[in-house]
Amino acid sequence: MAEFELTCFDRSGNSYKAALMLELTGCDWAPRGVDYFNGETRTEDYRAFNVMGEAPVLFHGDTVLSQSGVILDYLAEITGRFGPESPAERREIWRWILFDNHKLTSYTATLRAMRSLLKTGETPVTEFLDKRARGAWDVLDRQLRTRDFVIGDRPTIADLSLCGYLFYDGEIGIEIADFPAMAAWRERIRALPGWKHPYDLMPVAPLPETA
Ligand SMILES: N[C@@H](CCC(=O)N[C@@H](CS)C(=O)NCC(=O)O)C(=O)O
Repeated sequence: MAEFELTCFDRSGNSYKAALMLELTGCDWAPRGVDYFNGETRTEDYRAFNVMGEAPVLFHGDTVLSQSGVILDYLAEITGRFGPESPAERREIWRWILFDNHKLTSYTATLRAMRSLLKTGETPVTEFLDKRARGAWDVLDRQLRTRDFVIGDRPTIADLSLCGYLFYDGEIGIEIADFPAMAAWRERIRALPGWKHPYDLMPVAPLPETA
């Protein structure tokens, strides 16, 4: 049995944040697939270990954690990698993880779900989300115009959180090329030793029609 297990699935950028951290730090880890699109996270069995009914969930000995930001923080502490080197850095990392969870990932992931998974077509809701996601991408782009990574010259868990949905090219309906500093930053992340694309790192969750 692997030292770490992570509930995760291929289309989940939130899971990818934690899976990428486990992979980049060389942890002995194994994915626990989730039949997400057929409702597994809403079952009583799943909610018994995560009342929030979300992926990812990290299992490490007796420790069971959900929320990708908290998982990243835990793994940074355990591995000594991608974490803060001072209290000021810790606050800066958390400022960006919270911004990511509240704005960048949430608008981006919901927009991508509507456009690529639910295939709603363009609606007032997608129009709203597109505008909000672009606003969040612009914030990140501005930050990255003067530094290589989000809090400075080295990658941290803040970068791993913010990039969660940004490798799903062609699924969001926003082109990263329109945000040049973000695009260059994404290439720096892609170049990290051990980097893998989400579709090469996590198990496939079948969509209902193909299940
Ligand atoms: N803030 C959470 C978000 C997790 C999340 O929303 N995960 C999705 C899959 S990508 C999920 O399980 N959603 C189920 C739901 O919202 O009911 C995190 O960063 O872990």
